[in-house]
Amino acid sequence: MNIRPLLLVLVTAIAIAPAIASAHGGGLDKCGGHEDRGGGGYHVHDWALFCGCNPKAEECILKQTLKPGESADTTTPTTPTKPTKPAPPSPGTSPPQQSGNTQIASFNTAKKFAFAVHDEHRITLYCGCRYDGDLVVDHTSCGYQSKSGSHRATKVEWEHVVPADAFGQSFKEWRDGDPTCVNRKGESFKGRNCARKASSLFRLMEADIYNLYPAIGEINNLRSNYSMADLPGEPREFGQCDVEIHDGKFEPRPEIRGDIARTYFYMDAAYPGRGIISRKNRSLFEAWDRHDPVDTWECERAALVAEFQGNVNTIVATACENRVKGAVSREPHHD
Ligand SMILES: [Ca+2]
Ligand SMILES: [Ca+2]
Repeated sequence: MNIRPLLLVLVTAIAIAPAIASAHGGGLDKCGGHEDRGGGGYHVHDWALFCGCNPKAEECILKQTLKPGESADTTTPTTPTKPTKPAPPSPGTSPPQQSGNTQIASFNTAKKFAFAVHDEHRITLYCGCRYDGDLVVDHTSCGYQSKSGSHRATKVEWEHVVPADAFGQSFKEWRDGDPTCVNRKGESFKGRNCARKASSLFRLMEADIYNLYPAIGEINNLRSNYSMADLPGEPREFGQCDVEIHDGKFEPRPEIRGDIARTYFYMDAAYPGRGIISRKNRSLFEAWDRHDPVDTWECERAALVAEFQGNVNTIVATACENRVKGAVSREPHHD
């Protein structure tokens, strides 16, 4: 399966379509770049010219909103670098430091990549429903019944398993605002929009694909920023979908509890000091991690994300390596 080139061409086409007025071979066009006939897509050489033609391109907006001293992530989505394989941990040493997302600079780009990552596994996380290429959910595939009847019950959205609100609160731009967070009327704003505008780290965390999963919009909405928990009882409020939402807590189905726990572990390791796991939930997630170990899809998904995003999720990758070793050691020996 090689879905990346197709998606990259698509993303590039969306991003730069207005720019390609007249690309002529060899030199740069009036927008500071040229078409790449070999690799496809469009290469930018002069960002000032490019942003003159395309003031609304993600990279150009980003350059304008970066604060002095911040480095602009001008890596276009067309060139995610290949990940390097993590060194296998040697016994007795502490686990390798977990790197986070350094390449995908906006949530909009992340959503396109997340779609591609899940392209051959179009199954919503919480309810296990199939969805199509237009992100329309097939309720009959999973026995889903909408509670609200809202349009969001029919569509897939990209869910932050670790809610953006949860780590956003750790940013001063979110809590207090920033001198750059002033709207056209001269009014200051804070919250998510200010964190997005003023903090490159927040943008990278928000765009980390390891934390993004397809979910039915209705469930995404009702989950809000609730924390994960074991909830007593098994009410079914959404037909056969085994999800419980009660009193500000959220209980996912058993088959994905380990996936969720490892997503929290990854985010906590990649972005330390952001209050991602409460003390109470650390022991809950350790139990979920044990009871729902990695499976084939979780390992494939992590490998695909690494390809798009450039950093390896060492928590999942190590579990997947151990799974392979365990399977090999269980094979019968013949001398
Ligand atoms: Ca329950
Ligand atoms: Ca699982």
